Amino acid sequence: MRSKHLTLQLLDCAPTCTTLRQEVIQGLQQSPKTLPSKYFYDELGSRLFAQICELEAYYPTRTERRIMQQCVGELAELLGPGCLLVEYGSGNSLKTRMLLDTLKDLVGYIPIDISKAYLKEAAIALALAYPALEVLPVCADYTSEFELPVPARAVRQRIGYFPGATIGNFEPKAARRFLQQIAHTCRGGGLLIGVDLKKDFTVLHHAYNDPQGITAQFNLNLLRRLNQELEADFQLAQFRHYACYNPGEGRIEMHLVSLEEQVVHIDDIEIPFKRGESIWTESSYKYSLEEFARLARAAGFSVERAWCDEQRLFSVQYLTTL
Ligand code: AVJ
Repeated sequence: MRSKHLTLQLLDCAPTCTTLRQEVIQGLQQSPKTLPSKYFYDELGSRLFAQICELEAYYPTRTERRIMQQCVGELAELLGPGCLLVEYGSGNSLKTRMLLDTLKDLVGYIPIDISKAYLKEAAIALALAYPALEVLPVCADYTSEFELPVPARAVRQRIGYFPGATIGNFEPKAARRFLQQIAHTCRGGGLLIGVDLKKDFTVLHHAYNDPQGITAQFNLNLLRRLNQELEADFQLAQFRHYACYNPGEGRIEMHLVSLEEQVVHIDDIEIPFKRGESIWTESSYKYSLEEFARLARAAGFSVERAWCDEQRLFSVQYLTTL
């Protein structure tokens, strides 16, 4: 049997190892210590995250998928033909297939992701499944400045796609800046975004402290990655996953707590830890519909439509630029 050959042009704007090193050292020298959550997604981290998404305890993924099934037909009507779909942080692009199946006469699809191996794999799988679609992958930290590739056919409007409630990982000010950047890139078009909603915090605690401990592995994998790529000497058994909801700030905070007094080395820099001191690795902000509408407006969008599940756990929102 002849195998199918396919070449895909991948635009590579991936952050360098120097950037990783600088951001990591800077974060660990602050008080409280922090690490950027975007660095969770190396190859193993992306796979662990995909496993989280399948967990019973982790409601966002399946809830978003259900809402998408409900709204995608209506969305296709709202958007019309000739769109260029730009996905920020495409991961394995599973939810995207619903859009690719339903949107009318798409001009192209641009998946953007920081994880090159994962992006390649996903882009090839999509290009094979949708042979008529122009797939233009970009490997980048999507919060940085980069140019979008231009598809062969004329674009009627650019539609951003930012699913998975990843907007929640930004501090509110950074969230507004990032949405502003998308509003600029997609001016005259819109943005389809998944937003996790405020809810009973026992549900949140369960979702970020799953009984299988996959979230703990996902969190600790960040230290393994730093050992591997920066030759740091974190002892993984000396740190513990900790996640809690901060109701005043409206966010889940994920930490790695040092179980002992210890010193970690990166290059010739010593990073001392007290017993019980934590590295803050992620925030996941939860919004009410009103709060998010305010944020969207401040960034140059208006909420055209917001779809929710019956329990109001999650929302999928279609924003248009002002
Ligand atoms: C999908 C990236 C938004 O904040 O819920 C999952 C990441 N962290 N479990 C989230 C995550 C811990 C996730 N995002």
